[in-house]
This record gives sequence, C-alpha cells and structure tokens, in this order.
Amino acid sequence: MRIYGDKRSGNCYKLQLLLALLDKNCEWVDIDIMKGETRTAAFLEKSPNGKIPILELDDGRTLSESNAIMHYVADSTPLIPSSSFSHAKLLQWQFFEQYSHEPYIAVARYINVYLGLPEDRKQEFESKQAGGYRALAVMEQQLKQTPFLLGDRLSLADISLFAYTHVAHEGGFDLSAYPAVRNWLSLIREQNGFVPMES
Ligand SMILES: N[C@@H](CCC(=O)N[C@@H](CS)C(=O)NCC(=O)O)C(=O)O
Repeated sequence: MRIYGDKRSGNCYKLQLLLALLDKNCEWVDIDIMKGETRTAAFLEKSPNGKIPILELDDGRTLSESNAIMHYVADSTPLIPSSSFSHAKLLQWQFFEQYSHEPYIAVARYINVYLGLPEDRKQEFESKQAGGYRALAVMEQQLKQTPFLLGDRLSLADISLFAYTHVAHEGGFDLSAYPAVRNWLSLIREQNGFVPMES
C-alpha cells in the first residue's frame, strides 16, 4: 500500500496523522504539485482528477479523495462509530469539511503559503475569510458542548477537521475568538501517536 502526497498539504496530512494514530505504516511517494507532478500522464492514469492524496493498493487499485481513503484505512477501528446515526454524523462533518471549511481555509492558506500571496490573488484571499470564519463558528458551537466533534471520543471527523484548522493562521485566520476550537486542537495534539505536519 502506498500514498502519493505532499506533506505540507492538509488533505495529505490527514492520512499521515491517521496512520500514526493507528500505528500503521505505509509507503509514501512525494508529489510536488508546484512542479505539475499531479498532471503527468502517469499520475492521471492513477488519479484522473489529478489531485493528491491517492492511495494505491498492492494489486494496483487506487482510491482518491482524502476522506474516502481515511475510511478505507480506518475500517473496523473505533475511529469509525458503528451506530448508524453516529456514522452518519461522522460523514456530516467530513462533508462539511470538504464543502464549507476546506474551500475557504485551505485555499486561503494555499494562496498565502504556496503562492506567497501574490498581488493578483489578494482579492481572492480576502474573499475566503468570511466563509472560513463561518466554518470555525460552526465548529466552536459543537466543541463548546463536547470535547470531540462526535462527543466523547476521537473519530475520523476530528482528524479531517484538524488538518486545516491547526494551520488556519497560515490562511490569515485568527483563532483567538474560538476558545473551544483551540482547546480541541490541544486535545488532538495530546493523542497517543500524534505526529505534527511537516513544514
Ligand atoms: N477533495 C480532495 C481535494 C484534493 C486536493 O485539492 N488536492 C490538492 C492538494 S491539497 C491538489 O492535488 N492540488 C494539485 C492540483 O490540483 O493539481 C481530497 O480531499 O482529497
């Protein structure tokens, strides 16, 4: 089993963190998105959407979409709740992450960290702030009530949302008005096996 990814990418870090928390190993192939390595014919054959991360199994089958890969890797572990309502709640948070969080916080960070906040992307960077803060407020509301997003236990929802929330400041977001989110970030960092994102 191997993962093709970029260790600075939150979507890829989700998998690194998950594997570390599960104490599982996996071969890692570094892909440089800035050099167009997701757009080569060989890569597009593995992943027609041209995005990392992807997981490649030993028999050649591939999976893309970070959150889908997480479900494969964490199958039959306590990180995926077994009751149908909690399982659907987990998916609710992961869909929220992809539609209401990542497109704002991760994209603002990409413009700032990967591209160096060029003049012609500043307006787009600014336009991401309101949506990012809306997503943080939704998380704050839940995390004021429960230590983890699904309640008392760590789940894939926490790992998916930790990935870009813990580097939100790199996208220009100030977490000082979100104390429950900050406490939750500390709680994730205290989990057995936690590994930080590489810089
Ligand atoms: N929804 C996808 C998003 C993947 C994604 O946007 N990957 C970025 C890096 S974080 C990428 O591959 N960008 C390079 C490109 O689009 O060529 C997931 O969760 O895996």
